[in-house]
Amino acid sequence: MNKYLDIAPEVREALAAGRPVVALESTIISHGMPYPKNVETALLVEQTIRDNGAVPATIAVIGGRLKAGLSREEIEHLGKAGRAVAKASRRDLPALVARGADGATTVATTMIIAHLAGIKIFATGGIGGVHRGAETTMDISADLEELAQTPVMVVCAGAKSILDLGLTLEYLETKGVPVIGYGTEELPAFYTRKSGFGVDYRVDSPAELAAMFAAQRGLDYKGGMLVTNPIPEEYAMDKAVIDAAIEQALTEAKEQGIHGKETTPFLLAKVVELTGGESLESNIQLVLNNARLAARTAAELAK
Ligand code: PSU
Ligand code: MN
Repeated sequence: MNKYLDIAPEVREALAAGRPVVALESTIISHGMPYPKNVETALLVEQTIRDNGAVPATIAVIGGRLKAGLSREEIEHLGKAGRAVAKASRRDLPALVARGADGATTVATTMIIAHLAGIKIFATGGIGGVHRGAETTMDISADLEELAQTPVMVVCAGAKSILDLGLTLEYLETKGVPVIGYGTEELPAFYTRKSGFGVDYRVDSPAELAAMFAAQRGLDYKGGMLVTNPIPEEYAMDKAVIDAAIEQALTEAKEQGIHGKETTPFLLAKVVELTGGESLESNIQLVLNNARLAARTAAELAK
């Protein structure tokens, strides 16, 4: 086992016995939602994973240790500290480990730590991608590069249209990352079920997802797989409302010169601010929906 890694006892026992485990990220807790909803949601997501037959492993860096499985107190700490906690992507882990610091893991680092721990499936809300205007800013999330090189299945609700979804799909195609639609031929756009872009393959059951992932592993590919699961119809937002909020958020980010790792958290917080509680509730529901699918798929993979 990696010398910087701590696996929680319950997670370690499940992995040793070949029982299903699902990884969860922590940037969504610290940077993705306001306190205390973020903590409530993180705990509810863990419970949902359990209710669907798997063991949750929420991932973060605490005091320089890579953690697979957090205590309630650690989740509370990350949620309360919010954006004061470092948002940790791939390039940040060496500094956090060397300095004994805390970090909230993005999709990229959650994949890295899940893989070190031997966890194959990870559920979240949305992934990072190619930002609009990336042809000049070169702002492309390290999440995409991680999907290209780390063998973990990521279950999400697509990506928000704060990103350039077309370029994000092109990038994933170049990197050989299969993009699966769960029960859909169309890439979901997080708050809405449709984006206007097609996925590579439609899959309709956890067993079929598990079979595709097993085939990818059997082929000795080094990369991961992206499963996009549309938000349940009853929680989907009005496209015009969410598009207007996203345009407004992008304008303000530009005016304020927001760049680098601040961009995504800034846009996410702005959209929540502009759309009030409605987008937050949608966000929570889609994460729960992804947790259910990931847990059932982990159970199939464990068979
Ligand atoms: N997109 C969302 N919600 C999120 C994030 C992205 O809809 O919480 C977070 C995830 O942790 C993701 C990270 O991995 O932001 C991407 O940041 P960046 O674009 O700086 O790579
Ligand atoms: Mn970026």
